[in-house]
Amino acid sequence: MDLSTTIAGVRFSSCFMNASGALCVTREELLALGRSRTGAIVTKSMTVEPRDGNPAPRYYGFPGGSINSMGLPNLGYRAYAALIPELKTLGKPVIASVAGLCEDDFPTIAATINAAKPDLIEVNLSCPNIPGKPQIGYDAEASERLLKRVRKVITVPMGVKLPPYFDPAHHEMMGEVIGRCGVDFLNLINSVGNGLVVDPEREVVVIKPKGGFGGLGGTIIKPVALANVRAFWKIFEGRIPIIGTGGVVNGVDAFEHVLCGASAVQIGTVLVEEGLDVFGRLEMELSAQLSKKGYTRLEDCRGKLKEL
Ligand code: RRO
Repeated sequence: MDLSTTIAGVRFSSCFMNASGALCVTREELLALGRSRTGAIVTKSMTVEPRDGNPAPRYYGFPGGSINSMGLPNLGYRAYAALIPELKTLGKPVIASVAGLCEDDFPTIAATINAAKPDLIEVNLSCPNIPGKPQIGYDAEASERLLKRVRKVITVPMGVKLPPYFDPAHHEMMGEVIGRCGVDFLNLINSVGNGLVVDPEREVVVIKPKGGFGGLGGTIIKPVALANVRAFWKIFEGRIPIIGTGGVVNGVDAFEHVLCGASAVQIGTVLVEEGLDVFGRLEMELSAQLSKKGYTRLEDCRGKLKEL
């Protein structure tokens, strides 16, 4: 089965890839991704200076998903800029995820990373885990200001990783911002921010930072992810390609993202839980699902979700 896909003119031999944050911080992790069946190498979101991140425990997996408050542990953008040429020799697209601790950081990082020529750049407007720093994606004006600044220094395809929105008015408002900023692709969604998981036996939170509040991922967020993929697919009538992220643990989950409009699918929680072999499993499961439905390529069903 052909699971290849194209996003903003870049070809991916598989539609499955790691979500930023999952097994992609260090050189060793990124090289291991390159040797795996992932369709692309996505880096951890980067800041100006290297960071250890928040205190542990800062990730907790449970049957329905995960909660994390990693706090942007990363090598700093200079190290990723130096690594990108090596990663590009591994024969698959490299997506650099750019973040920052303040608005001015983003263009600084974006300019140097752009010069290292990753295949695509993903601008992360949605980290929920830095104490005292709200998610930029929930501030439409700040998002527009920032995207216009980074767009000026980015010459490779530029995407935006957005937080989940829960009201059509917010989808519309961000859709207008995206439409004004020269965005080449969307990645929907980041984790559902500031959830709280409780251990009732020990009567305690499960992660240390922020009193236990953290970003939710995995199966429990799939309907939220699908809704955001579908909402932005409809707003742009399929003209801006979408990477669907959130709640993909099997091939049928990926199929649902594609029906809603996703061109590719990223894997976070289940990659952390299962390791790099997850990509081969997902390829087999999605291929089986497409065959069962009589489809031979992703394009045949992309966005084709029916309504009642
Ligand atoms: O590092 C993190 O805590 C983190 C980031 Br930058 C993000 O974008 N999403 C997330 O769930 N965790």
